[in-house]
Amino acid sequence: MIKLYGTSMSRSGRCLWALEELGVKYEHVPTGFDGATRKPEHLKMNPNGHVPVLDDNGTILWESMAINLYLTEKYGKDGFWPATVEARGRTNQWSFWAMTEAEPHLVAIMMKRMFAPPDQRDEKAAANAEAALKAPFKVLDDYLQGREHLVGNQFTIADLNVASVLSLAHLVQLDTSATPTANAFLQKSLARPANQKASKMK
Ligand SMILES: N[C@@H](CCC(=O)N[C@@H](CS)C(=O)NCC(=O)O)C(=O)O
Repeated sequence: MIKLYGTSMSRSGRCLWALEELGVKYEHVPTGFDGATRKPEHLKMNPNGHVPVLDDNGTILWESMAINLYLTEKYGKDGFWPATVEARGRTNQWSFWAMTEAEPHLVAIMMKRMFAPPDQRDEKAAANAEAALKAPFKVLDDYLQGREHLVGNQFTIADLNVASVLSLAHLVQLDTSATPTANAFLQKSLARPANQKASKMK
């Protein structure tokens, strides 16, 4: 049995979305932020004390992007996991790009403006992060001119990984009007039934 630990309101949401796209049978354990990630049984699976954690019939993995790439390589079909080494290189490129070039700034806005205790909020840091996001959004917007997808001609795990990270832009109400093509890509990806279902989970 495949088990995915982590509430959909965390980075586990992107793994739930991938599992739904893949159509595999799995059990969702909605581990939340109530201290459950610091319990010995959780730390045994992920010593970082974080979610998501995947248990694929005894193979334990953490790191959301690694989980998604693994799941798709193992269970993907019909091109959701790109067929060539070159296309998989491009898939990794965009997945790691989202995590390194965009996610830290999005998380900074979220924490510094919304979720940190009031005395630890920092509007200047949030505004700096907002400004820093202009460059990666422009990179994505430029790349998507004349393209519907990041790799090949169909929705792949590359699109999912990037859209799942950039979905935080909605949460933090980032103004993306300067990059309408990237914005349209994001809207269209997030509207997929698999994501709609995953995002309604606990
Ligand atoms: N780079 C990791 C980050 C994991 C992470 O920070 N998870 C957060 C939720 S989004 C978490 O588990 N926080 C709970 C805690 O720190 O107790 C990944 O993408 O999986």
